Amino acid sequence: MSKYVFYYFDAKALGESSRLLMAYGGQEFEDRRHTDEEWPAIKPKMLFGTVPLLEIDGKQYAQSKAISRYLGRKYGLVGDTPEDALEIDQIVDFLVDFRLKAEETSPRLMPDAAVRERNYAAYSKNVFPDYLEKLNAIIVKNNGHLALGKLTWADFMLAGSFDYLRNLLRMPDLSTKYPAFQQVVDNVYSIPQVKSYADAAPYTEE
Ligand SMILES: N[C@@H](CCC(=O)N[C@@H](CS)C(=O)NCC(=O)O)C(=O)O
Repeated sequence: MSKYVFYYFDAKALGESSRLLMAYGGQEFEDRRHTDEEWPAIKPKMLFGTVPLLEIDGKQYAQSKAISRYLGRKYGLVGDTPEDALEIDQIVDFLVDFRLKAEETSPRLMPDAAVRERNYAAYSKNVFPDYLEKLNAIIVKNNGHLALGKLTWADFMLAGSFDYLRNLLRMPDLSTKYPAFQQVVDNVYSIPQVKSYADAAPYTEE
């Protein structure tokens, strides 16, 4: 079996979807979680200077979406046709657009508090509700999934980043307001091998 090493911070955020997918596929991997303090020494060794990064038999592959899509393809979670794959890709890109917008209100990524709070005030009125409603409608239409009415790697993208998204949105009640989102998360985390991984994984807030 090939040797997989996965590099990310000790967080779920952009990395967890790939960890969950490897657990789903029964792929053993070394889960390298570094601290903020360790990062400056690690960054120059990463292909694009960022994580997540997956190393397969010593070869580095970067970009969270590309890694998760690769794992999805490997484990039969990309549908059957190019149009199926397109339906999955479009919703994943939509999710990423949402996350990038929400990150403009993040203390970590938007250190200027005035800009951050101005963004949050505006987006929580004019931007976030639209993303949430559209995503909610899509999940309801797909019976608790993001695409194709069944489990795909898109579900892992939402499940893995759900805690991060909820924190970015400052919506501790996200699951109550939008139970459909929680349904996607539960559908992924209730898969036995995913549950085993998650039960044993270090706890992180997001
Ligand atoms: N588009 C990239 C973004 C990667 C990214 O920005 N990762 C952050 C952590 S979530 C990072 O490496 N930050 C440290 C840095 O850029 O020095 C992906 O999806 O993998």
